Amino acid sequence: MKSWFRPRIPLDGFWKFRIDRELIGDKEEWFKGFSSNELIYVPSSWNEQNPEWDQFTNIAWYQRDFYVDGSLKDKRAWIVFEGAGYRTRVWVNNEFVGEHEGSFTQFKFEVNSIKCGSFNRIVARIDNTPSIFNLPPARELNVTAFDFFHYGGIHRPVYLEFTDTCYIDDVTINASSDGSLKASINTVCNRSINVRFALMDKELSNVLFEEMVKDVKPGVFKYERRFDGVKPWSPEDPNLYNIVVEIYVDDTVRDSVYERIGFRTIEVKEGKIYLNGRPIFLKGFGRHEDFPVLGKYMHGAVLVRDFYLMRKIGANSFRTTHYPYSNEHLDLADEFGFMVILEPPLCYSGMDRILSREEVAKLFSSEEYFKKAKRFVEEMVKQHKNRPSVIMYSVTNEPPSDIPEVAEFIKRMSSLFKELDPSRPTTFASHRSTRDLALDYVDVISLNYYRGWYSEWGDIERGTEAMLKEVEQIHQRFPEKPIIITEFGADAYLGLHSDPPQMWSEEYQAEMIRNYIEALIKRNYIVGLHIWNFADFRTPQNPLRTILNRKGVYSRDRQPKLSVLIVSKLFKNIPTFIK
Ligand code: GCB
Repeated sequence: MKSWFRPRIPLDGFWKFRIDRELIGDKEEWFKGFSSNELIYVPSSWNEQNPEWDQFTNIAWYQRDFYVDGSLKDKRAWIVFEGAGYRTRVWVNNEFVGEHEGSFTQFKFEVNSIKCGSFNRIVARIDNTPSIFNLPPARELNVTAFDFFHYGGIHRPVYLEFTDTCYIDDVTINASSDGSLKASINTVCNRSINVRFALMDKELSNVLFEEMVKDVKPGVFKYERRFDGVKPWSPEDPNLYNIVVEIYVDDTVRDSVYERIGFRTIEVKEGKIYLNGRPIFLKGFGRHEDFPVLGKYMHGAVLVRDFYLMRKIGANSFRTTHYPYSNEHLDLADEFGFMVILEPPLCYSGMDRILSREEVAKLFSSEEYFKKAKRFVEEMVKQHKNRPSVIMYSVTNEPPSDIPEVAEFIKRMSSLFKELDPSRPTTFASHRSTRDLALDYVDVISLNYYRGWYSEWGDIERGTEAMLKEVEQIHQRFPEKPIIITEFGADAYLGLHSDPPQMWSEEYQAEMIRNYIEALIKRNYIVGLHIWNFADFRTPQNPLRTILNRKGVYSRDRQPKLSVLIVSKLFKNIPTFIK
């Protein structure tokens, strides 16, 4: 939910910072305020802001003083973190306001200790200690179940937001390509309210429709209506509108929020994914939120460049590998017309490195673990459910789903997604190929393949053939399900060349991507190809990585490799809407 109405105090900028190496912060009550000569910039991960903090994975403290105007004294105050982690505890003026687990979803706490007309102090304690029970799991900084660097800190914007005592808590919008719209609005107030519901254009400058519904009881309020003449959202023409919801008490507006929406319908049937009644092909990338110095923060300018680059190369989609991306990131997807597969931080690529099969089975069958994953998924869906760009959910990435307990977990998770949001199909990215036991539990089959890299290395043709054989077998087993190859690619060191193409050279990467695309595009059950990765990104240290995972078609600072030229040509020949 966005709002121009609610007063806001942005807290981005320089904060006082202290690494708690000796774990004395709690005992010395740093939450009341601590002394330190170090500072840090928010938003951004802490690691690359000072080489001494680079490998630090435990507890660090942030502190900031800010002024709150006296005019806000009758309001409710909320502290909003768009993303911080892994575990965040917050105090305002010595009072504990809340704790949150997970780095990639927005969270907010009500603050009762705000002093208006005065200075206030916020202290945040961030604990980034790796754990098997984290999502995603890790044993230590360099022994993780995921192949991206375990950054810590406040890496997305933070602000204080003020609402009236009567306020809108949540808005859910479902808008279809035929113009029908269903809304569910959750309000909090101690008396009945009037709700103004308006459809506005993208720029919020013209009211296209409005209605005042009188005498509404606070709580959940459902609203339905069909709008004739609205233009549907699609990658070719990403038409956006705004739904404005306002609540009034005695003719006085008490809250006003808006959601950017698009009218569009997504369905999976007859082996295809349909957008607005037409079958689509997803061409694009797996990405990461990762940039030098900033760590997990993606500055708006970097994002804008990325979207122009993705558009230029002919992509129309990406998966939020391997966690939900920031609001700004997905705002641009809505705006640029990119179709997004939204994935929670249930990433298990390196699970074999950190747990035995027995330990995995035990973890995945634990009710407590399911409940935690459920919490993560609920937060993600709540935050991004109204986005037209989000066309599908990926339940998890590379789970060890040849283990029955893991397959059962995926089954339950996929049903959870359907309960929370019946409007979108589910998938998950499998790397267990023909041995996977969970492919039946999702609407679309997604497969990750690195034949020709991690196996059949040095031999692209043999690798491609081996991959095709397995994909074909999976298709025979599930002929009615569309298949996306959600990952394929090879590392290439920018500037390393080789004739004949050898591993790590730009030529090898380009050749491997070309071979895969040319072979797969001929099969009409393949409805998507996502190259791994859009850009190089930082990883844990291990013998397979040279600080970065270099499977980007762009380098980490967005310089093109040879693949960009090759992929542009191939992607441009694949239409978004297919037969
Ligand atoms: C995968 C993972 C991805 C890795 C990639 C790789 O299958 O899903 O997170 O980065 O392989 O490069 O190994």
